[in-house]
Amino acid sequence: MVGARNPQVAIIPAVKELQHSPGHFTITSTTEIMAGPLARPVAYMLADQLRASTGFEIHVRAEPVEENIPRQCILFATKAAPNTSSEGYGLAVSSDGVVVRATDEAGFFYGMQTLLQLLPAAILAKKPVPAQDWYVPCLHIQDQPRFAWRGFMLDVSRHFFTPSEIKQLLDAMALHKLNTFHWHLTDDQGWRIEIKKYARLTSVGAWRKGVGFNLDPKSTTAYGADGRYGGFYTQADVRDLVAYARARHITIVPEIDVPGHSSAALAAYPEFSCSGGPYSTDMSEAVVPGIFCPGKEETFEFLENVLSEVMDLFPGEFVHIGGDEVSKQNWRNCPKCHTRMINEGLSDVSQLQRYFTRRIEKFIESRGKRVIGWSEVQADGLSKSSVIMDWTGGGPEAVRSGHDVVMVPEEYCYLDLYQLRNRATEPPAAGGYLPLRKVYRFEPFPAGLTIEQQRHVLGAQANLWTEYISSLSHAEYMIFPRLCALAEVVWSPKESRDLEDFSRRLLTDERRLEQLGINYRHAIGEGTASSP
Ligand code: TNX
Repeated sequence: MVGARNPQVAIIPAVKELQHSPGHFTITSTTEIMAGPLARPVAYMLADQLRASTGFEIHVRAEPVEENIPRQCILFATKAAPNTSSEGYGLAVSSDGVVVRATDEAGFFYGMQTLLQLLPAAILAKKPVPAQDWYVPCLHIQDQPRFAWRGFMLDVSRHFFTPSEIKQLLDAMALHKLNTFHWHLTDDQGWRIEIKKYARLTSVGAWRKGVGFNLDPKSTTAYGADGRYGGFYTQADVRDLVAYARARHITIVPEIDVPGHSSAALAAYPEFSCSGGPYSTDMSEAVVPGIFCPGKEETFEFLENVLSEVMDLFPGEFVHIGGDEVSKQNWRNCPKCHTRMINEGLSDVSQLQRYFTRRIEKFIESRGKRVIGWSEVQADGLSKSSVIMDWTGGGPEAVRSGHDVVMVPEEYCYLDLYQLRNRATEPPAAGGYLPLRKVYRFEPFPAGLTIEQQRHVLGAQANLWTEYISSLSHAEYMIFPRLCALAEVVWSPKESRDLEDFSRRLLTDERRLEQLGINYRHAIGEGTASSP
């Protein structure tokens, strides 16, 4: 027999309430899953996973579900404890069977994730594992998330990740109950999403000659089939990934970063810049970062056409419009920008960015979507329904002026920072130091907010910028286990945080990551004084 009979429970993120009882339930070749209509998609997903790793048949009986548990059954019942949110669930394991209770599909999905984490990590294997017993310890769990926005951002511009690489990351997010994938699709170094109306965005904007950032071109995997550096997602790829994420209760928030960080778009269409270009994605050459020209009407027509295609592809509520780090030098020297400023009564280039952002916001809102932007757009007087993603510290102020916020402070949430003090042993990363235990300590509510104001904090996310990333496995080394810590920050009750216990659970979670084929930095002694 492989695996302990009563393995210690090691769920990440930690559940809200847990009571142990003696005994266990065992999944065998005769175990069945029973599910009513609402839980059926989750029941089929669970059956697929159990079949793959146990090799058992595992039937799903799609029947109206009663409370009495027949023997040897995993039962999904549409009934929950009072005050359970749509993502909440109850899980009861007795020696007779397992009952997952929820009122919504999302709750069933998270109940399933917890059940999988109660089993030996090999339950996540893609092929049957011989000589393994599939025990679930008897217990009662009542669980629901602390925050609604539990996110991860991936920059696919500086390093291109293939659709199957993205799927692997989505799987790991789902396992840790994260529900928002912020897809940073455009930046100076590459435009990554096919736009039918403007083919050059990807035929030109998705490729660069050098790799840049002092990376050895031989070290990086982001080469297209023809040997050029870069790549992009076709609209079919995007639809497939949106559906893949949706099945895992993950919403994808696309980011089209404007008006700055736009060299790739302007390399393809320099006519929408102030000077007319040239621009380049090849950041190993000295080029001025690209910025769209708000003096030209054609710029808005172009961006509205692009955003229309983007909004058609992503069914979620939010569109991220970037807005970070806009150097406005070009605007100062541009006659069209000057004319715009005079006509609109704008006194300086900051007001011109305000004009730009609000015009884009109005367009997105006219399509029934909500805008989210980086800290910098806070100065742009957006409508109250728009959300500020705070990376530089203006969160409390944004909340006080009536906005919802998502907290991503650089010092706690930036996975491109070094995770060890000794940089010599680490692959190149952005400056700064963010060890696992610091992510774990992160508190998403900024200090000084009233309870009423705290409602405006939708949640938090970790961001991976990829200037120094050469491959999926390198990205994963930066992401895990720090994203596991963030998952606990945004899901679990604040009072239950315990670094030592988290470090213990992480040892089991590492086995799960291995089953998914995911690389990670082994967290040695994180809960102790000798941690790195
Ligand atoms: C700032 S955070 C950026 C990114 C960089 C990152 C490097 C933000 C909104 N913009 O463009 O990749 O710093 O850490």
